Amino acid sequence: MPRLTIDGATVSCPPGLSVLEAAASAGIDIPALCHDPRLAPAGACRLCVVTIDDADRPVPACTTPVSEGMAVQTTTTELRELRRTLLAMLVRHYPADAAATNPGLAFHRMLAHYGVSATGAADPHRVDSSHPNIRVDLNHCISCWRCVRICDEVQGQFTWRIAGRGADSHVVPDSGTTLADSTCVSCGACVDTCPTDALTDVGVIQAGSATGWTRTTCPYCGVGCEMMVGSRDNRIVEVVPARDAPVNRGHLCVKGRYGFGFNTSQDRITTPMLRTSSGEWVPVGWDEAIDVAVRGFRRVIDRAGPTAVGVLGSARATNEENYLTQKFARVVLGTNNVDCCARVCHAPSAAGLKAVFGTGAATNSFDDIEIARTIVVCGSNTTEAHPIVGARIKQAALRGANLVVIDPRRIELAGYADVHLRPRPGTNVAVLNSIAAALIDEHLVDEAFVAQRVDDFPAFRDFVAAYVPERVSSITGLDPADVRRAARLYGGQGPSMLFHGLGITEHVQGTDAVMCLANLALLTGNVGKPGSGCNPLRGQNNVQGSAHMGCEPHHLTGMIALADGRDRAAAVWGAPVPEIRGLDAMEMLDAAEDGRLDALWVVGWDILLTQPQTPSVERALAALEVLVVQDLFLTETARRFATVFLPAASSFEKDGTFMNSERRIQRIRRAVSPPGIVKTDADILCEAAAAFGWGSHFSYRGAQDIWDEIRRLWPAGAGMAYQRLDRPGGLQWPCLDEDHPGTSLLHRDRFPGIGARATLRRVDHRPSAEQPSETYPLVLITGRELYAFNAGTMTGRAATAALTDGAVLEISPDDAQRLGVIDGTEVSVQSRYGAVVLPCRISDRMPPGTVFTTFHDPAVPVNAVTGPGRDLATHTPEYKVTAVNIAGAGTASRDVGYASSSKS
Ligand SMILES: Nc1nc2c(c(=O)[nH]1)N[C@H]1C(S)=C(S)[C@@H](COP(=O)(O)OP(=O)(O)OC[C@H]3O[C@@H](n4cnc5c(=O)[nH]c(N)nc54)[C@H](O)[C@@H]3O)O[C@H]1N2
Ligand SMILES: Nc1nc2c(c(=O)[nH]1)N[C@H]1C(S)=C(S)[C@@H](COP(=O)(O)OP(=O)(O)OC[C@H]3O[C@@H](n4cnc5c(=O)[nH]c(N)nc54)[C@H](O)[C@@H]3O)O[C@H]1N2
Ligand code: SF4
Ligand code: SF4
Ligand SMILES: [Mo]
Repeated sequence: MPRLTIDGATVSCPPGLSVLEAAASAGIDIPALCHDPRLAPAGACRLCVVTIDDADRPVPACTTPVSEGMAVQTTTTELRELRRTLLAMLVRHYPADAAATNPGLAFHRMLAHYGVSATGAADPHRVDSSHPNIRVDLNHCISCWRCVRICDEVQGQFTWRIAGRGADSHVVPDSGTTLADSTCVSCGACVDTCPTDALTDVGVIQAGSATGWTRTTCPYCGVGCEMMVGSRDNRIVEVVPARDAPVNRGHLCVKGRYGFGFNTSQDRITTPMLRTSSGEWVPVGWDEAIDVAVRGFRRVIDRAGPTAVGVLGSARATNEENYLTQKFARVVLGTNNVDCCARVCHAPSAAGLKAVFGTGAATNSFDDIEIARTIVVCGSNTTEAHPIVGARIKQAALRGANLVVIDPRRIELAGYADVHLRPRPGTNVAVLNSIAAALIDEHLVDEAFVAQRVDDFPAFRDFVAAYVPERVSSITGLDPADVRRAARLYGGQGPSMLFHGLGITEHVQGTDAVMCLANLALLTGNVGKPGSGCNPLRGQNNVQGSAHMGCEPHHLTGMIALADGRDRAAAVWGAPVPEIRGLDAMEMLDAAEDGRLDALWVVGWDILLTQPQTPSVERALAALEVLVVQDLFLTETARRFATVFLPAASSFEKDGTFMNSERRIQRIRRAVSPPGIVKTDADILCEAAAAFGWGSHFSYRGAQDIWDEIRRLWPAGAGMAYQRLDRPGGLQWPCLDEDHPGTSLLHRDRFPGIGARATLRRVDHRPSAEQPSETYPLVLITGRELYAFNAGTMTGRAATAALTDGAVLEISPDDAQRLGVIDGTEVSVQSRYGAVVLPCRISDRMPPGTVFTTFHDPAVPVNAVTGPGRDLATHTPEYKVTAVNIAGAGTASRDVGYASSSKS
């Protein structure tokens, strides 16, 4: 630890810090403009000049490393004069009135402190208002290039360029024209770092800046970015990244940054509502709404028993609320018919990883991205669906990590990949087995690891020999040489880290494919060490938590099988746990359709839009006698079929915890109060339980009280007291007691419940029933885009709405030419099950034979087209493969543009 003096004070700090960082760590503020701790030091503004020892030339503190015995002066008269001169030069063209308009801005305070006045005049031509979220005013640009650097070094978008020379140099988007026309993905990082008003959030200009800040966790995806929510008059006006969050390290994506507007959308439902016999909604008080819901459920249970009712938890609600949801189902209603959205998403990841490794969750953490030498991304469009992870992977690749992408589509990461394998959709098992076979015949197996930690290698070796790349290329469509190159990187240049998404799970062989990924990790010893493992990128903010809290028919809190956890749960609950096997979400809808289930309670899940085979879902929902929907908005499910609507508070309006993809439990905190008489899901469920006569079993003093009950049932979470979760990043489970530091890396030397050794799985490829035919010659993949989230319920009501083109059918130039489809015209997509009409976009990121669209737009209900295929083990729907044909509907429609780059 070098010791130095700064302005006479002795400071000791770790080696390798800059003088600027050392000073900051000692609470000494050295002025700087081009510095941002998220960026490599640039030494450009030179405002941070200091003198060192007795040298006569001052040096920038940001680029000068500390050394033992150094004596630093930060505030001599000479330095002050130098800074004054530098500042005066910077503001020669800066608008003279700017400081008066926004005196609170740190830069303006700095000008005042040094007695420097700006002398320029604003030129309206230097303002670009084209972007819906970001206003660019180059009159205020002081050429610190922080926007350029953060866009390059953190987001990896390279949108800002420096044009011109010397005093004429200025920033310009890569479009050469406006920011709206550039490759910008609206992450807001450049705005966040800009030290002046050159880049500003449009929302802040409109609503005023925040007067209060609350730290919380993003309400959107399973990455779990921590954010600071700025509010004013009980309204959210801006959201910025938490700088010290281990997940996002001072960065957010467009949804976290600009997607909060739904919270105050005009159509938030603010009172409970009942549907009258004529089909109208009438607002009612809470007592009446809950009374009607409870009487309906009781009627069905009295008549048909508790197997005729079911509950669906919300992957968007907190752990505490999901815990109450399943406790409500089991204790109050007496049924194990309880499930959540993980069913249609990553249930195969949980099942497959549990089967092989003993824990059904990611083995490693996002911090391993920077450790891995090789990263494999399989069936995950990471930069659009998990953008913060995507940005970290891009930076790792730019710094030299090997990247293998396995995806039929040329997603953005494919542009950074050393190998891009583009298999036929639905052939993952054959693809992954062929990589395993290549690892074996190219001697890339980690023999020491296999000897110590892996069972059944000889049988597996013999089995998988049938899958050598050359033998299965007719199934996978892959060039065997590419498969071998991928195997060599993965097996030969470790540590190697696997990430996967729905391109693995949402198939008839979802769970099988997850086990095939696990095989690769076992064969190469990429388990239980930093920079390795098998890591599902989980979907919604709390989908993993929802299932983990017990919203699963066969599991209790902590993913403990019913039979194993029953006694303990019964003791903690003071009530028996039902014995009868529960139905999962898919089975509940089947049961509703054929009259075996009559009442359903749905918390935050728009099943009508998002379940496959819409006509069948419609029949199921129409057949229900009671449908209670608890949501922020009147979703399509609620609007068409609910009998009772209970308005719920958003995550910005309550306290609790979410679980992210890395098993991290993080706090959410109430930033604003809910509108109208809206209640939290927890309060709603407790009141419903009380109306059933179970009030004493559902009486809590708040979220923490519920969490403490969860900790009694879930040994791996027992150590995560609320006070401990308050720190940045919370804690990762397992965390067995209050002294346990949490676990960032699983399976170091044993597999829980299994022992030291795991078993390789011999899984054969089974083709999907959705094979292209003469009538349905194309394969439709459904998935996501950056600017819209799932059913679009929230992003469609926020500043993100202006950024999306809406649903389009992406088709390869070959297919478009063959079928005579013209870019931008409407086409009808027909499958064996239904049809949907939408505009098409010719895109060279699509391979011939495959088309793609999203399911985010309620006006384009894509699930009318998807089919009945389900993963055998978990029933997760086969959203990723539907045989379709397309017919031109003929009409020219809105301009959807030609997508020739990865950004579309
Ligand atoms: N912007 C945005 N972010 C989101 C969401 C959102 O709606 N919008 N939703 C969240 C949720 S709930 C989830 S679950 C995640 C999902 O995140 P992802 O898993 O990334 O989502 P998808 O786009 O559905 O599918 C991923 C990729 O699988 C590929 N794929 C399809 N079939 C195959 C195949 O047979 N083999 C292989 N190897 N790849 C295939 C597709 O081409 C696609 O690029 O995103 C979360 N984040
Ligand atoms: N064709 C096709 N269909 C798909 C997929 C696909 O790839 N292709 N993906 C599937 C996947 S992976 C998923 S996860 C599902 C997603 O399907 P959904 O779960 O329906 O999608 P979300 O938009 O996440 O909607 C959740 C609802 O929760 C509400 N909500 C938000 N916060 C709260 C809260 O705190 N409390 C309550 N009570 N409600 C809240 C929102 O308003 C919204 O209505 O879609 C599936 N459907
Ligand atoms: S918003 Fe993000 S992507 Fe867009 S220019 Fe700024 S830093 Fe780059
Ligand atoms: S990556 Fe996910 S968690 Fe992070 S800001 Fe974006 S949507 Fe939110
Ligand atoms: Mo999902």
